[in-house]
Amino acid sequence: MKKVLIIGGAGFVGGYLSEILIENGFEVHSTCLPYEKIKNPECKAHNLDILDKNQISAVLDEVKPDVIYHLAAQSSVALSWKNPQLTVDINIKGTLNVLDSLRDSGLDSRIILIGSGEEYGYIKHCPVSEEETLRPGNIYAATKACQSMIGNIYARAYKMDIVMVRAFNHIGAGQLPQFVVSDFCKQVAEIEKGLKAPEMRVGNLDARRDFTDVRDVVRAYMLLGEKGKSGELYNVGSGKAMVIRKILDIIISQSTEDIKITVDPERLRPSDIPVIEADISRITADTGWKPEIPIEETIKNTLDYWRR
Ligand code: A2R
Repeated sequence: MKKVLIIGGAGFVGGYLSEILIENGFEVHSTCLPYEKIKNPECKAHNLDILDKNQISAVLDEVKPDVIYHLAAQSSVALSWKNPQLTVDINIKGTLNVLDSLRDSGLDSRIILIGSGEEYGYIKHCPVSEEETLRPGNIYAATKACQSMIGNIYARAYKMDIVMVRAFNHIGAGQLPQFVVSDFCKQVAEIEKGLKAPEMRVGNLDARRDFTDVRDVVRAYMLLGEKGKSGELYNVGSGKAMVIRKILDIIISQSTEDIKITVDPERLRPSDIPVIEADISRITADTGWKPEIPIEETIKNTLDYWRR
């Protein structure tokens, strides 16, 4: 049985990733910070802060994984504007700690570094391929761009088995409300319960983003662990940008409430990129992966999650 280690497994993606890996017969170990909890009882939990290299070495030594998924991150764009230092520490220094510990361990584990479609920033060609020049538009994106550059350097210089991912927006039940779709669904559920006036507070509705159901995303990660080419970088997205206004329409259409829309300046970012859309031909060619779950279904699951 293949052993997998998920670093940062208590977050939004970690739960879905552990579930699909267990279903597919992997022995799954997952790390979390001391104040977090790994919910899946079939997952072996380990406490780990990636800012402490010794802790990483100890977990690697104990688990000796075949594949490592590095999900641990400060993953919010909004928080990265407010706390750039913390974002740099976790996303750059933390990733270096993980890579150096793996290198020191002498293990030949494959490591999948999870980056972001935000790395491309002000893109010139849509859909954006992995070869596009990076023009990150926010601090989070800059740290993830740095992570993929370091991953590329380590793969080549030290012959490490590193696969890099640029994941575009992923959505689903359990996502924190700092993220747009989860935020809108939470507001609708609150309105339905009478906890809030029938007014949706929104940010920039004209931005176009590439949204994929988180269950499709983790299936891509599983396939990359098996079939991704070593040293390669892959976009993971739907391949189709959708304007946020359309997403809001779908969410509101799944409710019977009469909802007014108000722009909230607090929700506008200091700098917002107009269109982000992925070219997913590389991952499809190498693994056969394509997203399968329609956005209406993902929205229904997310709304139902907040309604509960
Ligand atoms: O920030 P928290 O308390 O929610 O904990 C997050 C955790 N994390 C860390 N783990 C170990 N050492 C650290 N120093 C550290 N700082 C934060 O990583 C959280 O439990 C996990 C990341 O999960 P989420 O923030 O829910 O991200 P998500 O959506 O699961 O995305 C996974 C990956 C990230 O690298 C994103 O940047 C990328 O996919 O899109």
